[in-house]
Amino acid sequence: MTTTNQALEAWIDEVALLTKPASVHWCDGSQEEYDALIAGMVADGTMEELNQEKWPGCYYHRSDPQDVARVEHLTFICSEKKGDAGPNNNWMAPAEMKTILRNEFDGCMAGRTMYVVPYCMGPVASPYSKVGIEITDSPYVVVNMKIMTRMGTQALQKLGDSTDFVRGLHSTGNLDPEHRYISHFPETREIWSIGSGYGGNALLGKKCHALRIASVQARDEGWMAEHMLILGLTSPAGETHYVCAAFPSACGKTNLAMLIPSGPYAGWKAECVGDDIAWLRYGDDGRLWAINPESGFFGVAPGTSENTNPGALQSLKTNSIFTNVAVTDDKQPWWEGLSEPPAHATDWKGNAWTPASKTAAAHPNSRFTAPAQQCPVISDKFDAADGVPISAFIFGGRRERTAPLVFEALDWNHGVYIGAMAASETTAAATGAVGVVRRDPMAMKPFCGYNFADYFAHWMSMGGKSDKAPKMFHVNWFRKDAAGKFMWPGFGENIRVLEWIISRCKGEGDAVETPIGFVPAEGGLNTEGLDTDGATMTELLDVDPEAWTAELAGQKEFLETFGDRMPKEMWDQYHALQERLQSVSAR
Ligand code: GTP
Ligand code: SPV
Ligand code: MN
Repeated sequence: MTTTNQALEAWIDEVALLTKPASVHWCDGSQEEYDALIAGMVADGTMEELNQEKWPGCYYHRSDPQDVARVEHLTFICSEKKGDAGPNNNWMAPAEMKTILRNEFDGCMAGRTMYVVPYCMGPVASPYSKVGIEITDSPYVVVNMKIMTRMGTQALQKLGDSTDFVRGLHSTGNLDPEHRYISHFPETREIWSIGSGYGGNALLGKKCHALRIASVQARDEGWMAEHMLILGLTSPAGETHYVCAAFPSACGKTNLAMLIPSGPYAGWKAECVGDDIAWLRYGDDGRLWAINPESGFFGVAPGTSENTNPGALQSLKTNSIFTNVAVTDDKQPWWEGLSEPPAHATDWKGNAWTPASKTAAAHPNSRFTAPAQQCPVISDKFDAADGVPISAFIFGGRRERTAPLVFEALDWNHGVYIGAMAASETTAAATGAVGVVRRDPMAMKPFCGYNFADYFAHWMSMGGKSDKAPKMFHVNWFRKDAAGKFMWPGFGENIRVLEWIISRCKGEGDAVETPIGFVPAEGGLNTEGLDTDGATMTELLDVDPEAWTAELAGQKEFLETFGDRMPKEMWDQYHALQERLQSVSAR
């Protein structure tokens, strides 16, 4: 044992008694430990060494083809009361779930090593950071946790003798989806995950702890845990603003977070604080401050290239782990969109692949795990104990139609309503159908650890705490024309929309009021040097009252799902929107 923490020691003993491992390894988080684990996995075939000349320190892992994404239908929030989990979550009574899980975990680590992984979510020196302990039988999880969190001795030291830590128990199990459970016990701050070795199902610090459990802690303690990137932008005049943006999985957070200004924006500076999760609280100055609880990026590989996201590409060139991408004959990682396809490669399933193959070389949810400090535009505030002050919240989604490129909320409560009603087409980040529009409030549908009705009430209450709360916006990079082509160039050009957003935060920027909020006035968005013509810009910013009236029906249906628990303020917003839409239709 390497701890004097009796609560921790007792829990480790209890888990070892249940899972019956051959040995227990306490992770110190050192480079030597990481290297040894990698070497062990290369030896047993779990990892493949990539071309060390071109990709120093990079390794490759192929997961089970049945285990390549989050599994929302097997993810449970086991609060004592069903109503506390809400219609937005799968629920099972804690006692019932524990009975199933104890049976699944019984002896599951027999003959294997049980790793104890202490980790800290957030800068170790930050009073807002939280310690968790993940127990796992997967060395792949351990090395990923080393990149994604402040892991090892530093976390154990921060914890000291405190009993305040999230208990995460993970086993890869037999990977049979019939025996896969990603279970959360919000009241006791526990996570039990079995049957998957993949991403958000297995790296418990990320979605399970930093969002599902943390969202409940945040509600209880008056702060916020959100599925948001954190980005800083400094104008040529030297003024810096930080924004947070909540987009659903695989909808552009990592790309926006690492934006590198170019062309007419070459004089601007962008910095990345985080690409997936933000923890926010009010500072003494009345502003909302955000920290990134993670220390690495678990990013979508397909589509990432020198053109679309040079910042990400530079981050992942060394010391990174690739999961389910393709591998070229000279052992380089490859995925659709990276470069010209190689003449021959091995695909994510291990089969021979050529450009003539009918299947994708890389899985659409294939990922890179890269240390955040390798990002060329990482913020010098990345490790700041207090984080950074936020000027704007940006909600968004993937919508072919209806949602304009950008619009601004009329006030905080309206902004909460806009975030709550955000909808998006589903992606490969979770199993199930892709491209189906579903409501994804604040991009938290898969990640909110409690009833959305209470979550919206919490959001409403946070705005009332300060007159310096962030301004709120909604964006959509994914609007398509009649031919099915994206109308907005996106990626680096999204800085044009950020510029308008920041100018609005300063009380500047030209806007016109529509029933859904403010949109940029003609000429309000800088289109200098852009190929997009005037007619396309007009269409991108168009608010069609008819389409929004149809949208209103879906919003009502969604609000009703929550019965009496839905805050009255949300219904007030619904009725106000309905009236604004009726008054333009009557004109
Ligand atoms: P998670 O890690 O799953 O939470 O995803 P994310 O929100 O970080 O998404 P990411 O930035 O990785 O982008 C996902 C996909 O969207 C990639 O294939 C990108 O190429 C694509 N994408 C990102 N930004 C844009 C954009 O501005 N326009 C278009 N058309 N596609 C984009
Ligand atoms: C997401 O799906 O939003 C991710 C990847 O960021 S995972 O860690 O698998 O949740
Ligand atoms: Mn995510």
